[in-house]
Amino acid sequence: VINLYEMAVSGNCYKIRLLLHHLGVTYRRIEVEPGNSGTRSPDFLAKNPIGKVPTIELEPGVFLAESNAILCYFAEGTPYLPADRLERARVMQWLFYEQYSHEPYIAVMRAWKRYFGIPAGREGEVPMRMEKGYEALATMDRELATRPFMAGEQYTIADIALYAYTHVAGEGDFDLQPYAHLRAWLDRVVTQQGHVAINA
Ligand SMILES: N[C@@H](CCC(=O)N[C@@H](CS)C(=O)NCC(=O)O)C(=O)O
Repeated sequence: VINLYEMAVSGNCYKIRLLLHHLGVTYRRIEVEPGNSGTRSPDFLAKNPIGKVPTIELEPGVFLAESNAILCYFAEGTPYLPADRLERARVMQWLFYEQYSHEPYIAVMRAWKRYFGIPAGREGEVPMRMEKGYEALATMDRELATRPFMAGEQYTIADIALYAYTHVAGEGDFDLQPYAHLRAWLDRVVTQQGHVAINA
């Protein structure tokens, strides 16, 4: 059985569950606490040297980390990751965008505002993170005005990666109302075969 080490509220972990549900792959969920008794314990660091979830155990003793790398692994050979060189690179384009220009703002604001509070001394980062988060949403909205899915005509792991935190951006006090193309895309993602909710 495949073991998914995760945190239930994490969008990065939800990405993996969403793809595995689309693919009909069965797996076991193992909740890991943040901090020294969980992600930073020697036992967990042996599974993932940077001490973060999601981390997946593909077969006994074989671990893989980084949400978007795990998506690539499972999507290989399926329509969720096209074989064509350029189409595939376009999916990668949006996976890297998600990790560098979207998640650090939208996911972090959601975590701070909804779940953990703003860490002491970091209040000053909030306006910059909100501004950059809105910039990411505006980029997506402009792109989605031209095509149904992030990387082209088909639903791929680029959509899965970006849906994870975009659909809960409201929990970080982001207002999605101005972004009609983005909201239509959120609705299209939900209708994909095998879709599952973050809190399912
Ligand atoms: N780039 C990583 C980010 C993973 C990440 O930030 N995981 C968070 C939860 S969303 C975590 O494990 N936090 C607990 C910790 O750092 O101890 C990915 O995409 O998988």
